[in-house]
Amino acid sequence: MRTRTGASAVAALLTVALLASGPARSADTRRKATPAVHGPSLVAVKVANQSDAARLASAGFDLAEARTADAIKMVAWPGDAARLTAMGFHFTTLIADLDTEGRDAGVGAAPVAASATTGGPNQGDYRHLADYDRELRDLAATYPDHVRLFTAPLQTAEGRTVTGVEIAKDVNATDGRPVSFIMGLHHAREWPSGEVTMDFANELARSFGTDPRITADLTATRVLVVPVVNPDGFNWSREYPVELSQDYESVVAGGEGAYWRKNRRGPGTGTVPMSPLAYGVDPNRNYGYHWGSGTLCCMDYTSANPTDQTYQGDAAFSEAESENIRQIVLRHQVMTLITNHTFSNLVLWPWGDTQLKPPDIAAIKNLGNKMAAVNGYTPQQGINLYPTTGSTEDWAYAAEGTFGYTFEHGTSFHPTYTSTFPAMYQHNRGAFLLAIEAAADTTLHGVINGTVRDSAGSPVSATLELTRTGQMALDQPTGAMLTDTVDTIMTAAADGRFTWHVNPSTRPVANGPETYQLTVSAPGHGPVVTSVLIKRGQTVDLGTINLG
Ligand code: 0X9
Ligand code: ZN
Repeated sequence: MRTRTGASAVAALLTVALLASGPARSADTRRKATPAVHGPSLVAVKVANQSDAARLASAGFDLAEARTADAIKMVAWPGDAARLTAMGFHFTTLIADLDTEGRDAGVGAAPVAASATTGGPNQGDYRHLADYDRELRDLAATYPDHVRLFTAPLQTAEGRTVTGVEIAKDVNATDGRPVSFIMGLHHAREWPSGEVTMDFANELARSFGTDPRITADLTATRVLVVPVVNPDGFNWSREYPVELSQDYESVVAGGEGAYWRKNRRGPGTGTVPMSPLAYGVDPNRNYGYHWGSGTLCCMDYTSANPTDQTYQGDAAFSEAESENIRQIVLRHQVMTLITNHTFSNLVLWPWGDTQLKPPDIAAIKNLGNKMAAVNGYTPQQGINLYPTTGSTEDWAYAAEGTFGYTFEHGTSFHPTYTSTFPAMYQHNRGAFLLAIEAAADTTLHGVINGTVRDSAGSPVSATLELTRTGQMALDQPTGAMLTDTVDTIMTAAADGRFTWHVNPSTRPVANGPETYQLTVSAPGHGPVVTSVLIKRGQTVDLGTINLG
């Protein structure tokens, strides 16, 4: 029998602390459960109707996206099998030990050369956090003309910096090209979501100048890539020792070890008390649009309880992970966005909290369907899976009009790399390129044109700044609102001309028309301020702007 380490004593202490904090779910039921001898399993639970699904959700089980009319897949943590049976549910075990499943193959495998199959270095196993950081830096160093490293504004709770790259022809020019944004690893345990994102960055960077489609795409647009949105969570999940990972006897809240989901905000750092065993915020419930499980939505799929897997956090954008993405989006004209997750082979779009259709549903659905036709996934509106508030794509669309999509890849959180990942990347690269091409499609966004001159009629390479402030409702009975300011910058060319690809000035959730403020300035000139009202598919020609 394997001997337990000092972790037992710590765990016992932590369990006491958790019980003292009075979580909504029944911690003591779990304590009485048969001690676990292996890690979590993946099970499919038979459900007869919506009320069965609701019972599972409100019991706090770790439900996955994957569901049909008669079954829901979930991660069964120690004690969950007994709880399911006690509640009258029948289930089938699909993967008996998720830890072993995700860890066995590939570990120790020799890295193989850059491959046409994945587009990336194909290390033979999932990257570690340091691999992402090193590769992003290497890409920027290797391709300084078309890859630029950037860091997100806020450090994480554990003091990490979130790093990304911008990839475009002449990446250092501040021109007005449309922007596409791709990211991964909001959720710690969803390792392939970082892989597809990083490999796509590698493929774009390496193929620029040789592959005609990629060269055209990077000439027409700028692409932002953040492979690891939640580095604290990912690092915890990825580095969790297999031996410890298989010892879940004392874990009461689910989502531990390699199957950690949330960020790593520790107990005591927010206004909502968290216990040592039940902490972390779900970064994909912390965005501002309809944030919070208030009056409107979402039962336990978005939770106010810190012990839950879907804990929404103290306040909208209380977490560095979501606030970083918010600030990156608000500083760019992001036309299309893909946030990668695992699993269930889905392409999801707004809204996630209501059956109402977004105002741009025809175009959003059209792109979603086209991408799904390439990767073979099922396309649908987010709520049709389950209702959530505070998710990435809902906020980006509400705040900026960005066409945002969640891709749910694969059939498990982080299955064996070598037998699953190369095909996953291969199926998705074409879908990712479609998102970039949609960003370039001027029927889907606005274009502002003009020429800047001084009083003598000479062209001025002026700085242009476009801002717009809007408010959106939080899902709270108080009627509280969140304010977002889009604030983007470009530089006019040496001949004074500018072409700026922009999202509509009026947000999808605005009550009436909203205008951008355009401020044009140059050293010794201006500023000149103009209001611009612009719609999707419209071109507004401002003619000559005289800076005086
Ligand atoms: O629940 C989530 O955050 C995402 N699924 S995951 O299994 N990766 O955690 C999906 C969010 C998409 N939106 C809706 N389903 N409403
Ligand atoms: Zn996820």
